[in-house]
Amino acid sequence: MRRVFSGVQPSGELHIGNWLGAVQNWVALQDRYDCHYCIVDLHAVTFPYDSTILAERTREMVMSLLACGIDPQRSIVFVQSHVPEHTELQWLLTTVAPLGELERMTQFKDKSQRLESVPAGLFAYPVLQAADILLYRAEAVPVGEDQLQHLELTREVARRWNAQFAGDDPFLPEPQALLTTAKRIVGLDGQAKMSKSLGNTIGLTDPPEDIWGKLRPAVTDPARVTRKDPGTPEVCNIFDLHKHFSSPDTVELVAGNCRSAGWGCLDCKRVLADRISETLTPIRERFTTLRESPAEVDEIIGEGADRAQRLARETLKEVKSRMGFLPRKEG
Ligand code: AQP
Repeated sequence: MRRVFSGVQPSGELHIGNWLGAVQNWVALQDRYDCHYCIVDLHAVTFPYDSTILAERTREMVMSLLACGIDPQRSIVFVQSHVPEHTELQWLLTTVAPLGELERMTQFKDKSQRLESVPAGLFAYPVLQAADILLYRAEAVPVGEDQLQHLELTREVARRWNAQFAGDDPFLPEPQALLTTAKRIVGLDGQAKMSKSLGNTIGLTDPPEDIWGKLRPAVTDPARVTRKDPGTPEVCNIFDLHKHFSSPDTVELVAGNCRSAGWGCLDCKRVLADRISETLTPIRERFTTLRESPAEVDEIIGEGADRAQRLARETLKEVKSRMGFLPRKEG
């Protein structure tokens, strides 16, 4: 089976953008690929964070993935910092990663603009991401559109490393992106990408009243100033969310009532809130059950680390051998 790797940061609650753009696809891929799903806590510490809640957020992120349908029997679910080979490979790959390309990364530019002092770790983030993927020699990476630039860097790093150390036998595969139709979900501000660190999200475990509380003030078509103004569904983020959560008949009904001003924005949002709540309720219920058994979840995390590390060690050993390092004598 071809191998898949993907990751999510424990930088907040899993939200519908993460789910539609990536995690739903992770679940579907389990039948066809050898899947590795990682909670990338080492990435999460490159941006200001609260160290008192990182561990709990990491565990909760695992619970969220399990609640979404990631099956630890079929996929390897693990925490990045439990497999130190990630950071060792990252260092080795910094020796071939092109500085100019790193300077062009838009995520680095966006996030560094929000900081007074920019940590070097934020700059090196894409090399760690390359190491995450290449450590498992993954051929496919299911991600949202925001990660395509990082994935292209991973491909470049693999090409450069292979050219220098692998001769005619390219050891590190150049991974392909697997996108969904929801490759960029816009946040409730109607502007930026839905993002944990921007607070413009609907969480996957939000109860119906919170979903409604967040949708009610969400930005819609700016041309609809009063209830009677006809709208243009194509420019409205709420309509976009309907396309992902509502049936085709409802989407048609929403579009018609928006254009004719038959419904106001609140009517349209009410229907969407119900559809989202209906979709997310089973996930929230599974999450609540898992929360009651943290020991079981920790066991899954422990097994995931053991399974991931076996493969990680093999790759790292081969990488170091091809780079000419003196092997450590065993025993
Ligand atoms: N808005 C989005 N639309 C579609 N896909 C998205 N993803 C994230 N936001 C959207 C995809 O979700 C996966 C996990 O993302 P991540 O948490 O590791 O990184 P991120 O892209 O940085 O997510 P956030 O929510 O924006 O987190 P913060 O604010 O902490 O940086 C990835 O595959 C991503 O493409």
